[in-house]
Amino acid sequence: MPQPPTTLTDELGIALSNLADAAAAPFTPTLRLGVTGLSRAGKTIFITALIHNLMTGGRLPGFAAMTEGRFIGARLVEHPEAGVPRFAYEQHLKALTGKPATWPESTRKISQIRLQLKFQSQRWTRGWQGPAVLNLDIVDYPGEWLLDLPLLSQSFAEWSAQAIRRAELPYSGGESDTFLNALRTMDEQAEANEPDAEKLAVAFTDYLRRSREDGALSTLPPGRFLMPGDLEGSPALTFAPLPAPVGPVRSSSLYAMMERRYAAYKALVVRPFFRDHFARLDRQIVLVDTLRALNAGPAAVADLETALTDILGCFRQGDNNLLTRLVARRIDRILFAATKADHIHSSSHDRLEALMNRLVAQAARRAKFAGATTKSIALAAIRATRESVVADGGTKHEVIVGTPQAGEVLDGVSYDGKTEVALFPGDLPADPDKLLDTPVALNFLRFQPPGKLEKTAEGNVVLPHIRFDRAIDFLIGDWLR
Ligand SMILES: Nc1nc2c(ncn2[C@@H]2O[C@H](COP(=O)(O)OP(=O)(O)OP(=O)(O)O)[C@@H](O)[C@H]2O)c(=O)[nH]1
Ligand SMILES: [Mg+2]
Repeated sequence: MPQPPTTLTDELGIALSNLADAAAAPFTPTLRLGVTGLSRAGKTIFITALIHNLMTGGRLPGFAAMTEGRFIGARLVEHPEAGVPRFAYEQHLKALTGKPATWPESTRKISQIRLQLKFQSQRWTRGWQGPAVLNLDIVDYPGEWLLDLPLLSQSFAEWSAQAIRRAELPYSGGESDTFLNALRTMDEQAEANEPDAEKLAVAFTDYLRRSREDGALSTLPPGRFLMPGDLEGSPALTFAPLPAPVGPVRSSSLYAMMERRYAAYKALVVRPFFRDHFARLDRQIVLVDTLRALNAGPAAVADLETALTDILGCFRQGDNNLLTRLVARRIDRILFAATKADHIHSSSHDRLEALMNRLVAQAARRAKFAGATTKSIALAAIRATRESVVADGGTKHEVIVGTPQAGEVLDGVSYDGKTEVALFPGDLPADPDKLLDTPVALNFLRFQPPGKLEKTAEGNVVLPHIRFDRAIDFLIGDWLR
């Protein structure tokens, strides 16, 4: 039975910071929405589009508060927590709507932003029914950090055994050879020394990097090994899994040193993230580049399923700590979104959604147990393609039309970033189980952001999307009643 990932002091910290949230905004309720996903999944685009759509009253037919006329408007307000980087909304929107439009740059750290939403309340509060205000805090953090959370309840020996087993899996395709060789030549009971620790850590980090780059979607913990930031070169990031020694562990041994560093990593990296950010979320969207995994083949899809199950495992399971029940927040809705759905034709969107559902099925059952509602959706926060039909002799093909990014190559053709093409992306099979073990042939190109954007009567650009309105409705709709 896994231990709850916090100690009582942490619970106290969480409880107090939640009380502080309440004290800072005595009358304005705050909904904290976490937006996560592995690197390049589409977090920045999702948040930029979300803010823009809410601030400009975008076209969101599936967002009931808007279609029913209850949504009044949104504006950006300063976040009271001055120590957390602000999500660079203006900069990202400028890139997306510039001439030429470009995708915003990759972001590597946590950031947050506060939107204040005004809506017509249907509820009677203190004898008052009318315009109400909600703070929507949006927190953007790397999914790699989430994969670290299970470490909180794992000892060094448990984590090591799991990590080594994984490195030995046949499909790791040789990526782990250097690391496994380094392990073999190492005596974990030898006297601790820095060169050996470094040698192992470098080999292990290299294995993590290679397994991420081979197209597989999941990333193995510890997440900061590949995104070290300020901790680069510190002892907390210079360790590797080691097989448990036979017999008692000497405190001066290499094993004991690695064990201490693993504990330091948890104390310096994992726990603060859990306590200061993750444990304070009310809602969560997990963005997944499912199409990229499909394109990389069944092993990548299987890896993705494991990563998603691990991620969901982090959401609190039936808590019985009194303090937590009284003041800590609890994530009550989790949305799994297959992003970039504009890469396939709309006839396959339901199938992509079904696949997403299938991938999180096991994990979702667990979350339900913990009282959270989950949903899967296929979406494009910003749609870079449109649809068309191309006749080829007697047969008609449903195609997508867009401008591939400069340098994209498909079937030996290289694109210049200026020429529009009609692409037959391929269909997804109707049975999601098939996608788990049979390769699908997708034609996959990365597209430029949409070029010519329509404007509203007020002069605001309209960002085209796919099913984005449904995602917004699920994530915040019930708070706007
Ligand atoms: N066509 C299309 N491409 C998208 C969409 N969302 C994201 N992308 C593509 O995916 C890339 C990564 O998107 P980001 O939003 O920057 O991803 P991220 O998760 O913030 O990535 P990191 O900051 O690197 O972790 C973009 O540069 C686009 O090329 C979408 O809705 N449609
Ligand atoms: Mg980003």
